[in-house]
Amino acid sequence: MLAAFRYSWIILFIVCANLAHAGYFVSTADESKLKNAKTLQIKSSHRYKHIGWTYIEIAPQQTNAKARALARGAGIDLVPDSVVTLTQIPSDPLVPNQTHLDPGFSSGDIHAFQAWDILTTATVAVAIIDSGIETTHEDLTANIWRNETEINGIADFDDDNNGYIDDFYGWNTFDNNNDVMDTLGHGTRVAGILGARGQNGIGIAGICWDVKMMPVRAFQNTTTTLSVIVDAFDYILSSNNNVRVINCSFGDDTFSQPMYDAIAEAGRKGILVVAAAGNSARNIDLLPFYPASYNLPNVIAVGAVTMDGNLWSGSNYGNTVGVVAPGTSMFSTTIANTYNSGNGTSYATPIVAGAAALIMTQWPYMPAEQVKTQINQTSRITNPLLSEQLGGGLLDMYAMLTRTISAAHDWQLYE
Ligand SMILES: [Ca+2]
Ligand SMILES: [Ca+2]
Ligand SMILES: [Ca+2]
Repeated sequence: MLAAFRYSWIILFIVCANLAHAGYFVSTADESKLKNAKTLQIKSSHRYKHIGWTYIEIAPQQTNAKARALARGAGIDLVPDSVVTLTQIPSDPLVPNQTHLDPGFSSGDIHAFQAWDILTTATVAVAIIDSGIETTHEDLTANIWRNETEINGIADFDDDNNGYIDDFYGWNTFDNNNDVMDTLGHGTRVAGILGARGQNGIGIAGICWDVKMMPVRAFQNTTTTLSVIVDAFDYILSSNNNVRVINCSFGDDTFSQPMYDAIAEAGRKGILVVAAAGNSARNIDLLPFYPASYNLPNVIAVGAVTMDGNLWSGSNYGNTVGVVAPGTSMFSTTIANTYNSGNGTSYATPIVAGAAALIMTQWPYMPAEQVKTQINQTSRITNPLLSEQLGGGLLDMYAMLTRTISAAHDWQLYE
């Protein structure tokens, strides 16, 4: 039901603040009464051509309260002018480099700015299984998940009793220690696209401006082993950490029953796994790519499009791909406190993971499989995508936050 109210939000919104020039609207029916308010110092007026209103400006020495009182005495209700703010565009200085937020083609537009009028903060945490995250990066540090029990606890002791000693900001399953810092750059780039701090005057803006991202470092270089990935899932499932989304910007051709079971268990805990479709330009219905291809209701596979909304030449495709998002020239944070760009389905994936966190904030009890359906069903099949074989269209962040595709009262508490 909440969605019905949200839907009535408009893209431009009005802030009730009076302007220095003291302008007011007067209905044309009341305009003739203005002469009765003799002490009202009208500086100028302008009658609209097509609507029944006139705009007047009052001398600035007449306060808002005084002007309106004078008008009321003459039987006129002055409607004050007020500030109108354009769709939320974050002030972060490098946002213009993030072409995926404003691609210049409506066919490639994920409607992030419009969605941000509704929601910019995610109240659920997102785990990122990757090469770690540079947790000290100037534009990420505020949005890194923190284990306060360990941070305020005893050194070399497992204060929260989750089986991991001093897991302050996540865990490193590659080295089996608490060092989650990224030396490769991949995970830090993923994190910036998903959740660089928005509106902080620094760098860029993530899909979620305010979110908690848990680094789970399972890669040192571009390859790792399945056992390290399964360890990463096991860590995420180990504690009460508020994680409801796992970003998986990796994959492999090998089916793994332990990994399948880990993702199924995540599903039972209400967690959505957002997985890159892969960069082999192949149909993954025929040649699967895991975890994207696990046939589980809490896995959504993400393909990549170019800024004009065409499927990126390297992106995998097929009915398995539930949604596509921009994945080329993806400007983001990277290591050594810097910024650069990357390409691939790896960088389309955190757009969708961030979007999922916003949906889960909007509807806190929506199960993971319903979140997947919401993303898929509100995506747009744009003209450039019509000829492609996909199981979903371009992510539409505004539609996904404003359109309900099933009755809210059917949603149950997740485990
Ligand atoms: Ca611990
Ligand atoms: Ca400790
Ligand atoms: Ca920023």
